[in-house]
Amino acid sequence: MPSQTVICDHYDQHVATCQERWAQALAAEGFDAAVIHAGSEIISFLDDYHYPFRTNPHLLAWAPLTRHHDSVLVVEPGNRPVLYYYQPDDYWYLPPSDPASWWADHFDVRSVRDTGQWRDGVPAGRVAFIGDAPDLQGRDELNPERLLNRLHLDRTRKTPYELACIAESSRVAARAHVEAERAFREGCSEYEIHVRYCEAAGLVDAELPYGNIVALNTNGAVLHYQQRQHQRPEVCRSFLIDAGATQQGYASDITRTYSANGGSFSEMIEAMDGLQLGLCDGMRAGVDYRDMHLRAHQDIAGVLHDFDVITVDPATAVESGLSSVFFPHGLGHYLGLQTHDVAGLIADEEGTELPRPEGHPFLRLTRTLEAGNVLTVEPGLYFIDTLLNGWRARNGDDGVNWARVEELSPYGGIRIEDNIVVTEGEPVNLTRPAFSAQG
Ligand SMILES: [Mn+2]
Repeated sequence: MPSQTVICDHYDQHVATCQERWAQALAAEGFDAAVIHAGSEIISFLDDYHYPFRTNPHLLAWAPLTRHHDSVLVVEPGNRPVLYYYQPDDYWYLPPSDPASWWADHFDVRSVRDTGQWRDGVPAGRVAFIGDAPDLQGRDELNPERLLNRLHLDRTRKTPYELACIAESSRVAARAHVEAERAFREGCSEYEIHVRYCEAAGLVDAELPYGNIVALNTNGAVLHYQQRQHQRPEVCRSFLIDAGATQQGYASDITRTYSANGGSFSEMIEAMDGLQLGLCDGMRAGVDYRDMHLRAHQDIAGVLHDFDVITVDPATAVESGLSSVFFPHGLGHYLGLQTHDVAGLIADEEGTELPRPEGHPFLRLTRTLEAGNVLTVEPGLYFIDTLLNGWRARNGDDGVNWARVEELSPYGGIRIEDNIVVTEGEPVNLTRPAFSAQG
């Protein structure tokens, strides 16, 4: 697979960047070394089954150890990092296979049979321990905050390897999104669409970066809708799907909305699509993401006004909080090893908070954008009963065309989400070309 080659090609440079960043961060905080623990499996209460395992992202940032509980990396600047690669002698579960050389050649890999063998390799001096494994409990220097803040800020500037992983992850997700739309057009249930998505992506639930949101009709108005109805609805009006994929641990996070037929809702999707592309184009180095979030409110209020849903001008709707009734979440977030990636709200290693705009408590990114940032742009417009009722209780019929709301409510809502790379020049949209390539 050519894209896989691209990922491997960039990996040498990626490890060199990790070495550099960790050396700087450790020196700045007065540490001689770090021990990064992948984490251990967690068993459910009174049972012998494990919760789905997720590797400590600080380890994943070094190497694609996505399923490798109890592996441990020792980072000591000046030396080759030592990887205690956990391969138990087990016949209940299949142990991890020997590591692939494209990444493992950068480490001093020591295959270990016991989870605690890394303890013999803890370097002398002041050592930071990073992770949440029970094995790390009681360590003095566990997850030092300033060190983590530095590493998190570093992780906001993606390396070419990371960009290649996220781009590939977007391609996998786009392929599955196209299949999901097909299933919707065939009249499938939410459950059936979800299965078709997973099959096209080649991923099972536990391998997805987050639980797919597969919502028909009014369910599209539930922001983190988590059910998958088996029953096919009597009438299929609309379909909102928020679903990603992963590649070497890196996530994509994509949302699309479809209308079964033409008419106002379909036209509204088109208007939101144009608006979203405009916002994507604005994601440039030096731009404050908070300003983009506020611009999104202004733009969405414009759509609401154009479609006769609100009767006040856009500026008034933003000022009064009416736009937040229809768009109650943030414009987007950083994306990487974590779907909601780190350091979106901090200014420096102290963790100084960059405040959200007043009245916008759910925004997850308040930083000024830099080249190398990867983020989502996901404006939304929903008909959410509880928020609409709240507005009506406080403001009466002010500003809202309730007849129009009633007409559009059965369609749930609209969200369109792409993944964007900020560069020194034009932003790079990873999602749109991934869909175009599906033909
Ligand atoms: Mn998102």
